[in-house]
Amino acid sequence: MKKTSLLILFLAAIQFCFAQNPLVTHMFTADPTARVFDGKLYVYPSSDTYPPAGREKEFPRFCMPGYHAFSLENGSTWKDHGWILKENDVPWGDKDTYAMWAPDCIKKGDTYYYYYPAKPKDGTSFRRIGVGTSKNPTGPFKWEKSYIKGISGIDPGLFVDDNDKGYLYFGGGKELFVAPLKDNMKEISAEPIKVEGLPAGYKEGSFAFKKDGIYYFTFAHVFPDEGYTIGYATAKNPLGPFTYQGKIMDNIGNGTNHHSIVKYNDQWILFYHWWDISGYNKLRSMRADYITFKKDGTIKKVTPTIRGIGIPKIGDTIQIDRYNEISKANIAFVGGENEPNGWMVCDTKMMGFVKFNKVDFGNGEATKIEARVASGQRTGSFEIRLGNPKGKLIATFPIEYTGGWSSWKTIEADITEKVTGIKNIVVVFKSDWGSEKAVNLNWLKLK
Ligand code: FUB
Repeated sequence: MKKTSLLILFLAAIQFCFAQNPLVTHMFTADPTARVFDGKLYVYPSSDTYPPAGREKEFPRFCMPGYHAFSLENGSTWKDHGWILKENDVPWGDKDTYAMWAPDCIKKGDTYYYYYPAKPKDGTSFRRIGVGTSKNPTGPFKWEKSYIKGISGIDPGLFVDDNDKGYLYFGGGKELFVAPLKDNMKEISAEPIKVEGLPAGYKEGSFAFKKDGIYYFTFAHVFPDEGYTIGYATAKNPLGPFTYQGKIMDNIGNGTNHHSIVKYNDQWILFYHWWDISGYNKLRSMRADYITFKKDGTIKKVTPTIRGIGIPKIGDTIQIDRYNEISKANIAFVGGENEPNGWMVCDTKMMGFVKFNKVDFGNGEATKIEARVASGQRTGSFEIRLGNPKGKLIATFPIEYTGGWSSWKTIEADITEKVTGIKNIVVVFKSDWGSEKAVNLNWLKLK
């Protein structure tokens, strides 16, 4: 685990974060279930934390204290709504067990139902699944006094069909299960059955959705020689039988691969997790990338990016270090008091560039662009171009000495062309050929 990065992470305790990957940096978040409620995108992750002092040996695996919820407030900013449920507030839960694994939240009618696993104090199972209700997507939730009877296991994945019938998928092991729910969404209406048609091997992280009349069932799937992948299967009925279709994501070395898939603003998005910040697979960070369906309904494999999703607009901070493409430059985490939070583009060599896709220039109102920079040298410039490193030049920043490579300053340049709509931007670094690096760049902002 990189201690410096972790220290920086906690110094960087902020409420609002950017939609590039990882989605939030002020806490560890895993197992993200994304949902769109009334046109707004929410994410319901679990959270990872350090074991309490003196109890480190008890938590060789996950140490998970409870749940926050997040919403996307504009194209690029996540809002943290704080604690939804803490482990010691589970009415039927064992205390101080840090066993709050992957949750889910779903809406039926005008009610939001939040499902979570916890360790029951009656000792009847490794995990039971509880539920709470609210009229608000981020709570407060009224928690049921007891867990859902007739099921035990991890990873609740909810699905409500067009006819309002609810289904609860769950489990972790060689088999996964599904149970239809009563109208109240708090009780099962029939015995759980095995999800038929899945390949052999360990599976968990059930997530179901419907697209063009096809029921998709997605799951984290372990291949003995590869490790965790994300697989999917399809069916004509939410109870199956399903037909395995292949992988959505290969193993990316992320330990587990809990995920969810949602359609937001006409684009399908895969949410998953990795350990970008901690370097340790029990301290995870949620991420998101676009996912594409082929004409026949099958899914193209997703390659994780650090650009992620979200379209910054005029006035939003463009985290240029969450790039789509980079050449002759690096990125590094930077933070601490009086420092920018997050990452920076650094080691910017002559003619190095960084490309950031999808920035919304609106109707062309932006006349200026700001940049947060640090430089220990005083020659050269960096240019903002459209599309590619030789594309149309729209702004030029002369490089100034700011006091050193970690002395940050916000500078401004004119936008010299009227630019409208959504464009890909490229920052091209120009220093003396003799100069080791041109400038450190934290973010850009259209004004
Ligand atoms: O986060 C704890 C457990 O690890 C989840 O419940 C699983 O899906 C896996 O991600």
